[in-house]
Amino acid sequence: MEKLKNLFKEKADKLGAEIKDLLKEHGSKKIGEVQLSQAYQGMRGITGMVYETSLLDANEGIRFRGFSIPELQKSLPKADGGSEPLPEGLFWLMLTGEMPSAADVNALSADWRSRAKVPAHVFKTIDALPIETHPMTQFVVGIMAMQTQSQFAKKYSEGINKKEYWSFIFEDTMNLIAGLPEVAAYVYRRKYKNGNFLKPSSELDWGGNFAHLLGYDSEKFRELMRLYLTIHSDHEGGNVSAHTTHLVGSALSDPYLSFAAGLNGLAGPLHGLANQEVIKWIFEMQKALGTETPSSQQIEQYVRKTLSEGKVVPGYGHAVLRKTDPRFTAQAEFAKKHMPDDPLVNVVWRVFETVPPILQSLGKVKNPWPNVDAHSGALLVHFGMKEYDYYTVLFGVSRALGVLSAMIWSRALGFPIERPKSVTTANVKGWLKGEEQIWGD
Ligand code: CMX
Repeated sequence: MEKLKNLFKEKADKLGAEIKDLLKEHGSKKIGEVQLSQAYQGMRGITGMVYETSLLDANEGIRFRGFSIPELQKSLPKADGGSEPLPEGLFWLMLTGEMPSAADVNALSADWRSRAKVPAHVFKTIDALPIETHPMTQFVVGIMAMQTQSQFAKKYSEGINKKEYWSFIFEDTMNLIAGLPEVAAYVYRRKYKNGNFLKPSSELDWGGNFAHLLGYDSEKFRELMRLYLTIHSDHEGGNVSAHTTHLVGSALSDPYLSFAAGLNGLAGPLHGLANQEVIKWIFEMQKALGTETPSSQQIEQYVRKTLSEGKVVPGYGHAVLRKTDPRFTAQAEFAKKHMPDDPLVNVVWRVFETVPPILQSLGKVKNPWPNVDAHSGALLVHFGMKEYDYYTVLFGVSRALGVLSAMIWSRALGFPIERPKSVTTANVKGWLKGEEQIWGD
């Protein structure tokens, strides 16, 4: 992939020089003021990092290098006869800021196919775990086992110039992304399909091959995977998985170590694990109500019960978004096109009509609208993938595209180790009483 690598280098040199000038002239300007409540409450609203690949607007949702999801669906190259974007194209766009041609994307698909050589010890390492181990744990352990392949770690220990870091981060990223479908599918087939593994296709694109390796070979499921892997890839830099990858990478940990750390954050129920929690919650609701097609009134009762038990309604709310997530809308559009009468999809839509006013009425939920995780499970169940414990692995495969392309940028721009300052409540109390503050002006 010399073309992609050279194009990236050209862009990185140009932006690096611009940033140098920008900091010389404006480096001391403030882009935000930290309030005490922000320090205590999850750093909301603090702008404190640069992350080049995507940007989140609270009302409009995510844009990847300036492109909204519908714009990506229109402009990114598709598989033959398909209408959803190929995630390889989004990787190219996030890395270079340029929309790739169909030939670029085909070449990238072929490059990833040729790099997808997962060493045997990775599968043996996963096999050492009890079968009941959560799929995300198995997946992360597999990625950690892949770390033996890190070119960056090898070159660093041999001694390299810091100007070369990005080049080996690029190679690791390409190899890691190439191998992810096989490792992720291995976890699925090991846990749910009696270890009946499938061979990779020598022709399919990255998303299509992943669908194939999982054992779902219909063209519609491949299209779903292409859309799924595109829309879950990135959500600017501050979310737990992106920020963790960024933070760990800033210590010059290689892409395998950094991405595995990010995935451990994705495995939390307030972040990526919410996609399994949504469908689990719906199945439990159907069981408790004794019907597969609950009415709005029944759903309302069940939502109130969930809240009264001190639980969150999974798939609703967001730390930054304040409107319905366009990733939810993209999946709803897919469902309207391919499966408008699916009963579970219709339950998801009824939940969407019912939940926001209830959350709004609590007076404390800042965003009562659905996020990406509210819809994805129902689409998968439609195709027979009912093993919801696995869903976050799919999210994780996609997330690699965004957080690792951002990591290449971080090393190319020479970002230093991340190290924000913390305080203790004793410091804060002393400061409030007029004692000397221990942080800078
Ligand atoms: N159900 C019930 N209560 C909710 C809620 C929900 N879906 N969303 C927020 N709240 C509550 C919070 O728990 C908090 O309550 P307390 O003050 O009692 O602690 C209050 O409303 C204020 O929270 P907020 O400022 O609106 O939301 P946060 O930024 O703190 O948290 C998020 C954001 C996503 C963790 C939260 O909305 C949530 O828990 N949602 C459900 C889980 C989920 O869907 N996560 C996936 C997010 C997308 C992703 O990362 O994949």
